[in-house]
Amino acid sequence: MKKTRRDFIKISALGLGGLASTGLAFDWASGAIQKSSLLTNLTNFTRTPTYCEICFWKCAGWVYKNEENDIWKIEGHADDPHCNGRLCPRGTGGVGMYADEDRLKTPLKRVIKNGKQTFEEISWDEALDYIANKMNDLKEKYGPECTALFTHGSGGKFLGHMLKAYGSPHITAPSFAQCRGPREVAFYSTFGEGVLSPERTDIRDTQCLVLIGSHIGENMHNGQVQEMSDAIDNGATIITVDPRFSTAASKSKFWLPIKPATDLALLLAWIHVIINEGWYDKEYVEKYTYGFDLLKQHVADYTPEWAYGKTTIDPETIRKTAKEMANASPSVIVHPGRHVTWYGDDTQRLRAVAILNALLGSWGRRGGFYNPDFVELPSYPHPPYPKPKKSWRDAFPGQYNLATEILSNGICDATMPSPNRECAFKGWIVNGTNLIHTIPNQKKTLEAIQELELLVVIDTMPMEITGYADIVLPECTYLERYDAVRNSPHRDPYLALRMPAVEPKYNTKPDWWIAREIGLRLGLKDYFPYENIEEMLDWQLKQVGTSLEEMQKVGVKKMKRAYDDLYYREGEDIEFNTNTGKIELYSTEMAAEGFDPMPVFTEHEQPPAGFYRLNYGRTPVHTFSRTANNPNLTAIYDENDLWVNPKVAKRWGIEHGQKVWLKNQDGVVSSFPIKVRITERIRWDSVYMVHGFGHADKRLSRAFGKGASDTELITNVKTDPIMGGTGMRENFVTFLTEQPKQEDVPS
Ligand SMILES: Nc1nc2c(c(=O)[nH]1)N[C@H]1C(S)=C(S)[C@@H](COP(=O)(O)OP(=O)(O)OC[C@H]3O[C@@H](n4cnc5c(=O)[nH]c(N)nc54)[C@H](O)[C@@H]3O)O[C@H]1N2
Ligand SMILES: Nc1nc2c(c(=O)[nH]1)N[C@H]1C(S)=C(S)[C@@H](COP(=O)(O)OP(=O)(O)OC[C@H]3O[C@@H](n4cnc5c(=O)[nH]c(N)nc54)[C@H](O)[C@@H]3O)O[C@H]1N2
Ligand code: SF4
Ligand SMILES: [Mo]
Repeated sequence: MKKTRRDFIKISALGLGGLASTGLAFDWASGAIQKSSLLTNLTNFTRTPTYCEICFWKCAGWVYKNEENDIWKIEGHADDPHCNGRLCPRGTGGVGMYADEDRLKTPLKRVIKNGKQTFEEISWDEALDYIANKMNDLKEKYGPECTALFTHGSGGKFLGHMLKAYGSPHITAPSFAQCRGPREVAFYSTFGEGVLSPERTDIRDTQCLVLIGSHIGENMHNGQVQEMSDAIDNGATIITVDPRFSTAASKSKFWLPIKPATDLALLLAWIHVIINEGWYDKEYVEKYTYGFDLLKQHVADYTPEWAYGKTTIDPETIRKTAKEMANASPSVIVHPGRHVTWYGDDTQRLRAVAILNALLGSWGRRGGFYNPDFVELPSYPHPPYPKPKKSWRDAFPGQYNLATEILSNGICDATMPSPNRECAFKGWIVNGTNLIHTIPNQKKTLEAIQELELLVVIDTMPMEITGYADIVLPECTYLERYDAVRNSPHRDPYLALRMPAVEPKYNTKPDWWIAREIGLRLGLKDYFPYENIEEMLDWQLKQVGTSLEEMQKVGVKKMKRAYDDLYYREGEDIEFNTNTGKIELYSTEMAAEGFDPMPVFTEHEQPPAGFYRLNYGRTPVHTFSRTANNPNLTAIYDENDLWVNPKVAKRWGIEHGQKVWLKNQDGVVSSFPIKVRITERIRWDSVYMVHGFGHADKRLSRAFGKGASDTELITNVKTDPIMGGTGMRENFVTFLTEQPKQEDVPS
């Protein structure tokens, strides 16, 4: 391997902090999502509104302080439909993010001391001047478009505004190409609209919920978990398709333990049955859809008997579950999932999900998918952004035209120099996304990083990505700052305010301030005409009939829907935002791009002998890697384990609790061992672990070396040809029961 210019800087932990005990319990059925106490009625506590940043469900809440003016507790906001007054265990544990003594404390700069690269503490002025000078330099040499922003989280809005004012449109988030991109593209192609976040699923009123991989209950998206719990209480049928016996499977009437990577076969067979038995919503299909006859022909051979051979789900179960859906129609949801970048044909799998919903008439219907509304917040007046002259798309001529957002992995690829391109990316600003654990094929990400002339990382914690930065900027936590007003879509439009509950600890600053200070240094004062964020937020809120003062008091405000159109009215004429104005069972957009206009089943690789498919997911008490060092949450769960089927364990002579290293199909060995959990809940052809563990940065005193990282073992990436998403579930691992010798481990 070539000598790296940009060494990963390791700094040993400054000292171990004590573990705070939280007493949080998790039991989904009985409401682990913490109920609000009666605190609301007490007057001797000061409380300030916030919305949670521990995941992107963004539940609104109140932050309570004690007599010492320190944060004591966070509770859900009773008026907020994202949480209905209850936070999930992670949200309650958000205090730990503020309290974590391993936090980044002051700006850092990469310097060379005694011939070794290390970080030096610098002032904010020095850091911001350095960044602005370098950005000016990059602009002059390559054009502003060659600097990109990777961002995940609320503060990205301000940094994005700064970058666009500077002249680059290249803003990307892992929530597209590593998460829900295929779903959005598939639903746009079918219905002319996306599924959005929070999902527009009317779970509360559904009679049948079909989960295909969505592991709600472990995937702890709050309102969704609560609504599913209510739906079960109201007698809804839950059908879970998952090769693993998930929490959701344990709450289901039907669990279909599908052979991994064959879901499209099951979906096509369901479509076949529903059409052939005449179980579809005839009036709806007739009035609103395009291509029904073509679809009928297309699925003629996709019989349940055919699907049995692919999926291992018996034909009778396929028919029975199809009938359950039809009986509930239109109050049925075939859930579109969220993290759907699995096997590279993900947009087509999600097209099949969309088509199934269309046949069942659930789109726009109560108990199916509702039509959300949101408050459009005008931007504080500023001059128009300069027009970019180059695009990331230049790196992919003719490809990914249906991608509705910029691909994070695409920016990595376009950072590698190529004689065919006018510009490769030279500068990255990375905010709130730990790219090393987030984008699969780490080697490629690290190679791209070596090509950069500027890497700025803005984070709250010394996560792996900070180790590669030229400049590290410490952001204060969400509990210590203002952010953009939350205006997510829901059944009714709502606003939610986040304001600082306390002053920022250490020498940390909020993103809005960082973006503005860089902007001012770049000569972009006209784009930041306000003195502080309060002025900007107050202006914005006044445009929509409220004010900062009111929002500080109420925290959450319900606004009026523009139209009474949560669901379609009986027989209503609707023009869909597709080429034909109809719901496209046959996608004219896909056909025009040269893709299958209706989903076609494709076979996927199976594990070679002695290897097992690497499956991964969530635990209710952590979010990706962002909580891996949180003192409150590590007190409950501090390392992931590896689910192994008893048959497999026996074959390998592996014991419950034993630690093993994993080696993947490309010879990559996990940096750390992982504890085996022997369980019937996983199929014999797969193993399973929770994503977000196996951290290699010693500055994370609680997370370092705990469990294994799924990401480092995901080297085989199946790129979705339609929208460029990174399919991550075609990786296979085998067990090493002894620590591999160093020379055996590829670097
Ligand atoms: N192998 C594998 N890869 C995956 C997934 C998987 O399951 N397995 N899941 C995919 C999915 S669905 C998604 S959405 C993405 C998620 O990808 P990311 O959002 O990148 O996930 P995290 O690993 O949590 O990294 C978040 C980073 O933000 C920092 N951070 C937290 N709060 C703040 C803040 O307030 N301000 C700033 N500036 N920084 C903050 C954290 O310290 C951490 O470094 O990952 C994707 N990648
Ligand atoms: N607690 C917690 N909740 C979270 C998050 C978190 O980090 N922590 N992250 C949030 C985010 S950003 C996202 S995107 C979501 C992700 O959560 P989801 O969208 O619900 O789920 P996935 O990550 O796609 O899938 C995980 C499930 O898919 C199953 N699976 C694996 N292979 C297959 C297969 O071939 N077919 C089928 N049918 N199933 C398969 C796994 O066994 C597992 O149960 O979770 C959200 N909620
Ligand atoms: S679901 Fe939990 S972690 Fe996510 S925003 Fe809500 S309370 Fe926070
Ligand atoms: Mo995600």
